[in-house]
Amino acid sequence: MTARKIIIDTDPGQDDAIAILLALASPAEIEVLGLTCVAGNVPLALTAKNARIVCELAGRPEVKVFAGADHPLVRNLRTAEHVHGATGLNGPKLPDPAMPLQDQHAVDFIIETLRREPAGTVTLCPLGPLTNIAMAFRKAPDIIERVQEIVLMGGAYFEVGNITPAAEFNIYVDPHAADVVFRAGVPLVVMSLDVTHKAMVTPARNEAFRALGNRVGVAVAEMTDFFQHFDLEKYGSAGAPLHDPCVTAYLIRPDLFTGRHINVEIEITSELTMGMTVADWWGVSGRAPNALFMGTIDDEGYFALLRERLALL
Ligand SMILES: [Ca+2]
Repeated sequence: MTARKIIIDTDPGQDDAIAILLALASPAEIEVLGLTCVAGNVPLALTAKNARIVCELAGRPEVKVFAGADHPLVRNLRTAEHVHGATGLNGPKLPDPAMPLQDQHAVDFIIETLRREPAGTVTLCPLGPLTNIAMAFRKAPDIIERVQEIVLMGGAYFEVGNITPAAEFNIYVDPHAADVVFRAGVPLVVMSLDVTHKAMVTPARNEAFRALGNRVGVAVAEMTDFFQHFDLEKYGSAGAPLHDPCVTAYLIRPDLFTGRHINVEIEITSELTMGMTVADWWGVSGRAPNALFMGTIDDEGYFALLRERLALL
């Protein structure tokens, strides 16, 4: 099996950080061509800095990190410092990065990479608002059919919303970009809140990260300690959902997840339900399926995979 080539589009974010660490710890399955950063959890300057902090934590300063869109296509930027802290990566004390940010714009890197690599061999892994991906598809529509697959964290159906009663954060922040991506015709795998709310970091699971015996394990535990303060109020004693690593875990162990191939469209008109992922779970619309919308996870297997791989860093 050859490693799958991916671009991780990200707004770190503690859970983004863990998703990136899992990918970098899994070179047999995943080749990270680059990290493209977007404004989301925190503004772009911080996500572009945090992505490099995470690469250095993984001992991988040669990974290429690009800055992309600093605001959504249409709406004003909405950030989430209330969850992730002022830096977006609150929790562990990690040094400022020494590795450089690439000069090229993230959108141009995405376009250039998809044109350079053989068609159907590059997977996009968005972990934040879909602004960079939509901009690339609009600027260079020829790349759309060259994408192997998009595996993203975003949306919800049964779990409805986490930033408004109707919408999940990543889709809500840039619903117009999400609309472009969901209509593009690229095979989509959607890790929704329906899955990630079943991927809970319990206190015991977090202590297992801390006990891995390396710097990464302690840093991951401290990241989770931080965002649990917010999530424990919201979700109670079950712990905090570990959203974004579901994307990179799927690339390694797709068998951990199940879902349905259904039609998913994005609400971009109603202010009340803006950014809702209208998922035709019961097949009532007659609209053609465009996404594998995930609904379940083997959470024990997921955390076992995370422990196994993070211990390697
Ligand atoms: Ca994220």
